[in-house]
Order: sequence, then structure tokens, then C-alpha cells
Amino acid sequence: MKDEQTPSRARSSADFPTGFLWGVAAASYQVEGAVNEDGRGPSIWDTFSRTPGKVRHGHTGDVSVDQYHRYPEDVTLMRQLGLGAYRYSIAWPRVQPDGSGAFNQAGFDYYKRLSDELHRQGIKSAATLYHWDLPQALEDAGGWPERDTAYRFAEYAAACFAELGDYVDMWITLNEPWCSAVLGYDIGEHAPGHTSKSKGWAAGHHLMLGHGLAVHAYRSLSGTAGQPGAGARATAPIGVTHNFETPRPATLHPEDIEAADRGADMRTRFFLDPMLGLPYPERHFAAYPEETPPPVLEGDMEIIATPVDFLGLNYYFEPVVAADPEHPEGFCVVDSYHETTDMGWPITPRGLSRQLHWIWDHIGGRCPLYITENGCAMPDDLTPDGMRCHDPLRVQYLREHFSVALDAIEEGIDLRGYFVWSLIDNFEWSLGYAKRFGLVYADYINQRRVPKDSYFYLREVISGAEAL
Ligand code: GCO
Repeated sequence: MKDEQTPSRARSSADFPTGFLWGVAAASYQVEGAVNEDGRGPSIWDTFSRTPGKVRHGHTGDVSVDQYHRYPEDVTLMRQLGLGAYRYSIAWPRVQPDGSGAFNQAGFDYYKRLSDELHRQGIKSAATLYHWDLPQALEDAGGWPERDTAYRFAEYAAACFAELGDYVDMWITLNEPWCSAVLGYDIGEHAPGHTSKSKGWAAGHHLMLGHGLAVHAYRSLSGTAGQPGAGARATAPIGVTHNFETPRPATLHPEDIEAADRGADMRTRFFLDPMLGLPYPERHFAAYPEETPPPVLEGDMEIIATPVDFLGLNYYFEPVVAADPEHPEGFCVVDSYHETTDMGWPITPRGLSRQLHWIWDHIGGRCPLYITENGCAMPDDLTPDGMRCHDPLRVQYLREHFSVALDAIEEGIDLRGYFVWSLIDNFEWSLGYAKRFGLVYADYINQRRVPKDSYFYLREVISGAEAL
């Protein structure tokens, strides 16, 4: 196993293959603001962020960086960076305020305007259908632990394909279903804030079922392109984005290697195996007999296994685990003694290499991969005149991870693109505005955007001029 260091061989960012897609990523509730405009309905994040004690300092996404109104300026920043794609998410409650029933044309129109602006400036439009903002009305009816939510999602997805099919160049059904399921329904750190293991796994299954139904609906559009009323082209690739964890064993002792393998069960295999036609991991439910396994009905696993065109990976860090006989599953996460980001997350670029290889081997190379998020919260040093922002640690973090991505391509992994999280500082969920992940500094008082050093660094990378 290699150390956490970058290879010494001289290379440059020009070594990324032609057509490699450089992008940035963001999510509707984190950047849009305008929560009460043009018919948008409430989402679980509106409710959660207004619930005292749930989000640091009581912050909400009500305004954030106001991208709903300022998208032309943000797209210009993207073009000046040389980006090939913007990965944003569609707010379900903007286009279908109650999550069922009537659609809201003004909501679709916003994403058409955004896509038109992206295209006008030569940037691809990569839409995620669900980045955590479930319409509140669906949560009131039980949310993701209820099977019906999967069907509602598929219906919403089909409407997006029909309305926006001529605008979107790349579809991502879900962002990080693990977070929606586990942080939302089991740990309760994210909206809607429930704390029930069984609800968590039921939510996980229904999210994956919703994903499968949506891909299935998309596939059935192929062949209807060009027909009156069909709308969608169904030619853009469709995939899903996960935040897998493939832990590193604390030592090379067989019991720690086994522990690391088990550590991938619920964070990775639970969400990946059904996509490959495999069952949910059984080891976990054997270790916790009191937990209810996901409510799988006949035919569900086949739907979830509907082939995708690519797999998106969000990578931030690699945990280290060791065998722990006291633990029901036989493993625990241990300190990894790495430097950390402002989130307290260890900086582990070689872990990206291990994860890419783990996933690539596990899926047998059956579809290309994209890194759909990678980035870091770091201390930002805004100059007193407010004109520059120095973030050398972010530059270093990105350089190390880009270098590993290039290694992976040279090692034969079909990695097609890399989306940095995020263009601009934004609402970091339960941490509010306290953590800044942007390449561009957001002044939340006057909405001024100040490109950080990392922005200019990425511009050089994309232009092919940076040593890696
Ligand atoms: C994700 C998160 C992002 C976070 C980012 C930093 O997709 O992982 O949804 O929205 O802001 O990961 O924590």
C-alpha cells in the first residue's frame, strides 16, 4: 500500500485524456435561495432548518448565494474557469410543489433558463434529480420509508425527462442515497431528522427503487424521440451518484483486512450490489437481528438493477477501520492520524485511488466512472481589501486528488470526469454557512463573489498547464 503522497514522476494536467469532463457541483437547497418564489413548495430542508437546534446558528437556505437570480454571473465564472459541465440539482418542490399531483411550469422554466445560459456559455448541463430536498407533503405522508415515495419520485423524474430532456446533457437520479436514508432517517442529523434504523434501511431501499424506476422510465423513452409530445430525447447518459466508503484496514493483519471489508457493507455494498443484480449485504442484518431488513417486494431487485450509463462517486476521505470483537459487526473506525480539513475529515488522496480500484473491480468495469464531487472546507484568507482570497490548503488538497485521478486513468480505470465541490461557498446542511467549500468566496451580506486562489489554480489545471 502506498503512503499518502503524490507520485514524483513529472506530468501535467494536459495528460488527462481529451474530452475529460471538468466540472463543478452544487445542490438546489444549498445555492438557490428564493425558497418562496414562483410557486416553489416547502421541502424537508425548509422545515428542518427552521426547527430550533437542527442547523448551526439557525441558518437556512432561504437566500444562500441567491443563484436562482444570479445564475448568469455564476455561469460566467464557470466559463472563465474553462469548465465543461455544471452539476446542479433540480429542486423537486420547485417543479412539483406537493411531490404529487400538479407540476409547476415556472419551476421547470428556471432549469430551462439555467441550461440555456450554460449552453450559451459552452457548458454542459448535468442535472441531479434528487439532492435531498423532498417535498414536505411527501414527508408528511411518511417520506422515503414509505414505498409510495419511490413511485412519486419516478413520476417526478419522468416529468423532468419530458420537460427538460432537450436541455440536460447528463442525468443523475440520486445524490448520495446513503445520506438521505441514514443521516435523514436513522441518525437524524439531516432532514427530516428521524432516528430509526429500520426506517433508515427502508428509506435506502425505496430510494434505490425510485432510482431504478426512474432509469426504467428513461429507458422506455428511447425511441420516442421526435414524436410530438414525447419531449425527451433520452439520449443523454443517465447514472447515479453515491458516497461510498471503502475503508482502509488499520494493519495488514487478516482480521483488520476482514474488518475493512465489512466496513464497506452498509455504506457501499448496500447501495451498489442491488445495481449489480446482487442482494443486500446479509452480514449486517445477521449481526443486528433486531434491525428490520429492507422491505423488498418481488421484482424490486430487477428494477434496481436496470443498467446505468455511468456511476458517480463523491469522494472526500477514506476512513480506517480495525477489528473489534466487542462490536456486533466486528469492526470499528479508528484514528487515522492524518491532517484534517475544516470539517475534521482526514486528508487521504491515496484513498481515492483505493476507492476507484475497489469500485472498478467490484463492478467489473461495466460502466464508466465520474468523480461527481470532491473538494474541501479549508480556512480562507480574504485580503483586507476584499479583492483576493488565499486558500493554499485547498489548492494542495485538489492537486493531490487530481494527481491520483490521473494515476487511476493511467492504471486503466475508465474515469471520464471530475466535478469539484463547489464553485461558490454555500449552505453546508446542518453546519449552516460555517464551512466554506467554494473555489469562489461568497460574501453573504452583499452577494459579492471573490474567486479564491484555488479558482485560478483549477483554471490552470483545466487549461493543461499545471504540473501534477
Ligand atoms: C454531498 C453533499 C454536499 C456537501 C458536500 C460537503 O453530496 O456530499 O451533499 O451537498 O455539501 O459533500 O459536505
